[in-house]
Amino acid sequence: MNPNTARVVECYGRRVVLALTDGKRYPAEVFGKRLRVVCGDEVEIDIDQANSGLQVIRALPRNTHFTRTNAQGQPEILAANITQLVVLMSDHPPSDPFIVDRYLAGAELGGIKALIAITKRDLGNSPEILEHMKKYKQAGYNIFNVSAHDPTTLEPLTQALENEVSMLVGESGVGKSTLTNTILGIHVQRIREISSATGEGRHTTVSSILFDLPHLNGSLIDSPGVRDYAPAPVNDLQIAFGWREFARYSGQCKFNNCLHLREPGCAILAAVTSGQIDQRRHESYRRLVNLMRQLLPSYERH
Ligand SMILES: Nc1nc2c(ncn2[C@@H]2O[C@H](COP(=O)(O)OP(=O)(O)OP(=O)(O)O)[C@@H](O)[C@H]2O)c(=O)[nH]1
Ligand SMILES: [Mg+2]
Ligand SMILES: [Zn+2]
Repeated sequence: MNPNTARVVECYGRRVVLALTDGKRYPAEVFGKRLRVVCGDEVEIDIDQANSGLQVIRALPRNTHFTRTNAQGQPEILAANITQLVVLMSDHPPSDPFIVDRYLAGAELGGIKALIAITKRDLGNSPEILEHMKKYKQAGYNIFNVSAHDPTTLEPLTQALENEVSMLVGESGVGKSTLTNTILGIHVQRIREISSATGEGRHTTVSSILFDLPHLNGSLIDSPGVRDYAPAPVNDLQIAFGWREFARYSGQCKFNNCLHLREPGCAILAAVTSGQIDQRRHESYRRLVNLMRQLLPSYERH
């Protein structure tokens, strides 16, 4: 980074927090109406003469961008320049594996590595989550079983964060902020405060925040919890790239534009029948194909 560049570490529309080359963090404004930045962006900055504050004047090209489909059905970039997505899954309360699959697909489609962390290990692992772990391993993912309350469980995951810009994602309450705090080793953020309704701690994260992990030469982004997630719309034939375990059958279907739904001679469907590919993972793929068809007009689908 040259002295006039900085990294966006928090973003609230036109207002952002920047990490400068000296590592210090300052608030800044985004200049002009057309410039849009997100957490993780590298930007050029200037001094705003009017109020001597910092101004973001330009965004540098992104290495990666991680997207979603927003409530209006439009693509939206959630974070820039991340190298790794850490998808959290929990038993307490049980996470929806179909959302986990769509997160994994979002990473694959964005050229971002992905791994899975099963949280709250201290509360025990149910037979259901052990089964999910087995299936995700079979699909080719690294899985970490962690407890934020027991740092000794965190060593393998921490190693996987080395030299990476990682983003923690997952449903609200899965434990992203608690895990971030334990990994950072300091109480930087408030975790959920006590909720009178349930008696449980409750403090929902409202915006992504990028933290430095200097001892690991990496960064970690804690993100707001979601009720649902889908990657930005892509055409029919691209969706299969979101399912890592399909790759080893590529080129083996009878039709080269096979969508692996009910076509004759489909190598993926054969692998589902023989148990090489998990039936639920394939059902998850089918659901995303249907969702993307609703989002994209027909002329953009193929
Ligand atoms: N027993 C146990 N509880 C945990 C663990 N990690 C998180 N929790 C609890 O789970 C609840 C939710 O944790 P958070 O870290 O706020 O979850 P989050 O994913 O950041 O939630 P959002 O910000 O809403 O997306 C809190 O009551 C935490 O104390 C863990 O490893 N073990
Ligand atoms: Mg949180
Ligand atoms: Zn096929």
